[in-house]
Amino acid sequence: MPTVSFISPDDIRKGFSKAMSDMYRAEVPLYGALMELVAEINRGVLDADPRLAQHLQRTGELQRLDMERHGAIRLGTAAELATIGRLFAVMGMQPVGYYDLTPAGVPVHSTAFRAVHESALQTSPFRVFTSLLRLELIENPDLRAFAEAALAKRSIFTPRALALIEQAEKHGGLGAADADEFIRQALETFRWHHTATVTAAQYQQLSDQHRLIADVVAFKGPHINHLTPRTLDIDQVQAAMPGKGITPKAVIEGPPRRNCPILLRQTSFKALDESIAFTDAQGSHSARFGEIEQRGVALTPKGRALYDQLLNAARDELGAFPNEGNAARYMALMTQHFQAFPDNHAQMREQGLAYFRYFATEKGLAARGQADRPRTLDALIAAGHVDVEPLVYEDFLPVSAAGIFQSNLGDAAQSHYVANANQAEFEQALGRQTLDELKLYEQTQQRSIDECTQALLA
Ligand code: OOG
Ligand code: NI
Repeated sequence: MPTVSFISPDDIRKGFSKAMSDMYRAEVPLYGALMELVAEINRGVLDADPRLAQHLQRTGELQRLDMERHGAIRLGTAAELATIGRLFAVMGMQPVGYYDLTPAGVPVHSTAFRAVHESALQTSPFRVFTSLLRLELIENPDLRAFAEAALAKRSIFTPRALALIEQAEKHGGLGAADADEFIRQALETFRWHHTATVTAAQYQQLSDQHRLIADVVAFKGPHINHLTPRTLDIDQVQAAMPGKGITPKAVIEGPPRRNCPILLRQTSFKALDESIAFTDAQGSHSARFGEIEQRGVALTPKGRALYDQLLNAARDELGAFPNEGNAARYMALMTQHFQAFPDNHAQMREQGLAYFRYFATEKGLAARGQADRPRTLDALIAAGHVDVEPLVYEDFLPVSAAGIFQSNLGDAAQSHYVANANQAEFEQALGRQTLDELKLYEQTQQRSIDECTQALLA
């Protein structure tokens, strides 16, 4: 097959992200309501702040905003993780980062599948937070064996999806008709099932061990459990949610509100109770929820260390998991501790706390070839020949993810695991290493500097 007829993986991802969103909206009407609310508030923010609109236009975030979303799934076995990695690779998604959720009492470890190059992210920034259950954390040996057997019996991919993955790997891509079929077949893995594969009593036993274990083991496949649109003002959406019949969790995860957003702020609404046919009786299960997020600048290792330090200090002082009862105090503590994090881009840049992208300006281009033109990056910026824009954070935060998991599992689901992070085991299951997100930001930043040099100084 001639390579020229292949559809680009980025376009397959774009098509898949749209198909997933349509499926989820049809199945979970509240997701549709949330999307409308987010779109309305984003429009308001852009109308009120034309400068922000200009900045987002320059970085390309404005153009991708309406299609921007992430989802999450939870897998049961190493083989499932390895195959999902191959499935996502067909759409140009790589595993980025390693997240250990056991310190928060959630028996999984995770990665985020996403595009890595800024131009690919521009076509479609779709991401999937993907967790692997750690069955070794089930203490009861009989229950563990039961869970293993149940997972060994299931096949979460359609035969046609598997065949198309192999075809894409063998030929280096998919043609138009195959890409369309791949999207339809791949979607089946993420679909909700109203029937469980276990009896009501077995479900209860799994759930008593941990609700997340029941969510993975008792079903035919790893249903997508949320899809998260990106908002430009999460506080406004949070405040407007109750008016739309949506009840958000008590606190927004991540950094407090700032003039210059950093990393990621997230909030979610509780999982829906959905009726399920167990093999012997009718019952219910809750897994699917809604979430929104606001993204800010990616932090360097130094910036991230400062973020972690301030977050930990605020949480230590609170002395408990943030919840409804202590939400006001938590937010006050966060605001107070985060005073120590500079809230303007110039300072963050000078102190090496965040990543940026550099763009040659009209003025810079006009001065090309002039003998006295500035030559260093700082001088080019000072002279207005180069503009600086924050590089958006594309990843997740483990403490925030734990908060999102917890709010949807209910507080009763908090357990304490002695297990540690085990990235090596995760990567062995995946069949490859996860990428270091910090290197990716560093590379994007460097490419933008190289482009400026090319454009202005060559
Ligand atoms: C994933 C929770 C984490 C996020 O945005 O941090 C997450 C899950 O519940 O499976 O989605
Ligand atoms: Ni999420």
